[in-house]
Amino acid sequence: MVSSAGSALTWELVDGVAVVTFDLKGEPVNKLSQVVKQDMLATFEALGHDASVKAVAFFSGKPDSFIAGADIEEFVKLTTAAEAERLSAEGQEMLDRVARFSKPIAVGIHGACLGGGLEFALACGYRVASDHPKTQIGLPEVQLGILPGAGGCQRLPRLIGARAALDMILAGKVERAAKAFRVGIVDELVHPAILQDVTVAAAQRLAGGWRPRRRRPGSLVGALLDGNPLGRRLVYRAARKQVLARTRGNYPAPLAALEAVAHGLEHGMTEGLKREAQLFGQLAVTDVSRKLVQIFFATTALKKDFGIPNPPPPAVVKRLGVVGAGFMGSGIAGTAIAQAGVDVRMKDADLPRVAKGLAAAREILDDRLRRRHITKYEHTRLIALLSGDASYTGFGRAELVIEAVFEELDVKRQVLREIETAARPDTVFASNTSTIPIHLIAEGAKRPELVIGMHFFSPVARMPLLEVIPSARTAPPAVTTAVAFGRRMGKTAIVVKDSPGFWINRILTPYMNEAGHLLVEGVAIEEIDRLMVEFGFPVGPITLLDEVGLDVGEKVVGVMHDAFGERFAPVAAFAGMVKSGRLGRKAGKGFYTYAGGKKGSVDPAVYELIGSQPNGGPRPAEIIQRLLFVTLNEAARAVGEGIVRTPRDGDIGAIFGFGFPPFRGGPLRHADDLGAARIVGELERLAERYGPRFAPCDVLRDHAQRNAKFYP
Ligand code: T1G
Repeated sequence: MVSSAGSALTWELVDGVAVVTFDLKGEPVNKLSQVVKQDMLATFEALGHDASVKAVAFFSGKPDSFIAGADIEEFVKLTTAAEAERLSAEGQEMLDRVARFSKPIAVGIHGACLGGGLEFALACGYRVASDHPKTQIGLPEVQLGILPGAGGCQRLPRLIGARAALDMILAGKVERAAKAFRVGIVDELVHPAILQDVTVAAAQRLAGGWRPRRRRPGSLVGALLDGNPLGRRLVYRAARKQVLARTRGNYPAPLAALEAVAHGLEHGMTEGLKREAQLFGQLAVTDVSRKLVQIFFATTALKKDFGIPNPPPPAVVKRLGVVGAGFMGSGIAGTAIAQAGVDVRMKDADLPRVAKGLAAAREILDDRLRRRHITKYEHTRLIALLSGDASYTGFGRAELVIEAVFEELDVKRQVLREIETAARPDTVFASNTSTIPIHLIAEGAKRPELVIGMHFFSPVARMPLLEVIPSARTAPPAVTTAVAFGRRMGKTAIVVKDSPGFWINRILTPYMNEAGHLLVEGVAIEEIDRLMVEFGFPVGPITLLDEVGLDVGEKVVGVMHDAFGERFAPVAAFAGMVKSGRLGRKAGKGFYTYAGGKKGSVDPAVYELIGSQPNGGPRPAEIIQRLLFVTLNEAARAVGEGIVRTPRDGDIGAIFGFGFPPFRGGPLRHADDLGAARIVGELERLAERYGPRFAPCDVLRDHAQRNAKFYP
C-alpha cells in the first residue's frame, strides 16, 4: 500500500494495475477540494513515473459514495467572480491532466458520483458502475445555481451527444446507474460484488491496447441533430425555450450552462473550457446560488435533526397500518412500500373502498416500474407487501399506524379509540390531519403519549415535505419514530408546534384567501395565477386551490377562522363554488376545467358563482404585494408563536410544502431581504386601504424597530 502522509489517496499494485482508493479521512463523503487536488496530482505523478504501473483502476473507499462533487463549503467562501473563475480553471486543469495521463484509467463507481465526481470519471478512459440504487450519477450543479465547472459542460456532450447532455445538465438531473448506462455515460454495469474485479480487468485490457467501441443510442434523426452545427442550432434553440418556460428567467444557471456547452461544441474544447470557467465564476457569486446552497445545507441538516433535544432511538417500523383508503391513505401506503419497503395493512369501512385504495397504492408501484426505477422482480416483491381489509386484522403487528380518514374531530377520535384496542400497547398512532390540533384528537386517549400528527401533502408520492406534530403530551420516542419513518419514506420532516393549521396551512390560508379577495374585486383568475408563477411559484394560488380541492380549502379556512378570528374570515365567493360541486381537479371542474386529467381553461361560468366579472382590478404590482405580504406577515407572526423551531424549518417547509420560490430562499429569508421596516410600511398602507387583515404583526414591528432579522 502506497500513500503520502495524511493522503486521501492510497494505492497498491495488482498484476500491473495500480488500484487507487480515494478515502477522505474524517468525512462522510469524498469531495474534491484544493487539498485533494494536490493529492491527486502528486499521486498521478508518482503513478506516471512508476514503470511497474501499466494502468490505473480507481475506486472510492467510502461504503456508499464515490465522489459527491466539489466541496460546496469551499466554493461558498469565494467572494468574487474572478476567484471563482480561477477555482474552476484549476479544477479543469487537474482533470485535463487526468485525461491526458500517459496510462489508461478505469473507474469503478459505486454510490453518489455527482458534479465534480462525474467530471473526474468523464476524464478517465473507462467507467464501470455498480447496478445498485445507491449509485447515482449526474451533474446537479444547476440545482445549486452554478454549472459543471470542471469540464463537465465539455466532456459530457462529447461523450453522449448534445441533446442527451443538455437534458441532464440543464435540469441538474441525477440518474440511476442503469439510465447512465443506457445513455452511454457508463461503459459497463455490474453487480457491486464484482465491481472491483471488472474494473481492474478493464484497466488491464486497456493497458494491452484494447479500446472500447462506443455507439450512441438513438435514432438517425437524433444523430443528425447532434452531429452538425445546423442541427445543433435547433437543439440549442429548443433547449433555451424549454429552460425559459421552466425558470421564467428567475434562474440564470441553466442558460449559462447551455451557453458553455454550445460555445464548446462550436468553438472547440479550449474555448469551451474558458467560457465554462468564466460563467462558473459569474454564477458562483450570485444571490440565487447563495440561496440554493443554503437550501442544500438546510435540507442536509434536517436529515439528522429529530426536532427534539436528546432524541431517543426511534422504533424500527416493519409493519405500517393505514386507516382510510382514500386518496391520502393510499398515497401513504404506496409510498411507504415503494420507499421504505415495509409491510402495509390498509383498513377502511367496507371492502369496495379497501379495494379501491389498494389499487391506488399499487398504482404508485406500477408507476415506478414504468419509469424503470424498480425491476419487475422488485415490483412483484413490493406488491406482496400490500394488503387490506374492512376490519383491523393485522394491525396487532404494526409499530406505527397512520390514519387518513375524514377531517372531522369526532371521526378521528373514534379511529384512535379503535386502534387503541386493535394495536399493540406501544404502537404509535399518527394522524394525517392538516389542521386539527393533535391534543384535541388525543383528548380521552388511553395512551396520549403515543399520539402524534404526521401531515403529508398531496400527492404523497411526489410532495417532499412532512410536518410532524407532537402535542404537549407526546413522548419523545413517538416523535423520533414519526420523523425517522417520514425520512424512510423519502420526506424532509420538520417538527412543528401543535396549533391549528400547524405551519403550512397557517401561512397558506391567508395567501389563498387573499386570492379570493382579489377575485371578488375583479381580477381575472388567469391573471392572479400568472403573476404568482412569474414571481416564482410552480403554480398560482387559484390552480393550487383546484389541486387541493375547494371543499378541503373551505374546511381549513373554517378551522383557522374559528381559531384566529377575523383576519382568516372566509371569502364568500368560494362557498358558492363548493355548493355547486366545483371542487377542483378531483371533480373534473373547479376554477378551471379538467378533461382526461389535463387542466383546461378557466370556465367563464365560475364568475357568476363568485359574483364578480373580471374588470382589471388593482395593478399587477399591488396584486403581488397583497398576496406576498399577507403571507410574510402571518409567517412572521407564527414564528413569534414558536410554530416552527427555527427560521430554517419555516423556509424549508414553505419551499417544499407549497412551492415558495427557492431562489428567494423562503418567506423568512425573503422578509429579511426586503427589510422589516419596508414590509411594515407597506402592510400599514395595505391595512388602511383594504382592512385590518394586513395589520403588521408584533414580530415584524419589533424587527423594524430594532433593525433585526430572522437570520442575524
Ligand atoms: N460538498 C460538501 N459537503 C458535502 C457534499 C459536497 N459536495 N456532498 C455531501 N456533503 C456533506 C453533507 O453536507 C453532509 O455533511 C454529509 O456530506 C453527508 O451528506 C466543479 C462545482 C452525496 C447524495 O451537489 O447530493 O461539483 O452534515 O447527509 O443523504 O462542477 O449529500 O454530515 O457534515 O446529504 O447519503 C455537486 C451534493 C457539487 C452533491 C449524500 N454535488 N450532495 O446524501 O448524506 S458542485 C452535489 C448530495 C460541483 C463542479 C462543481 C448528497 C449525497 P454533514 P448527506 P446522504
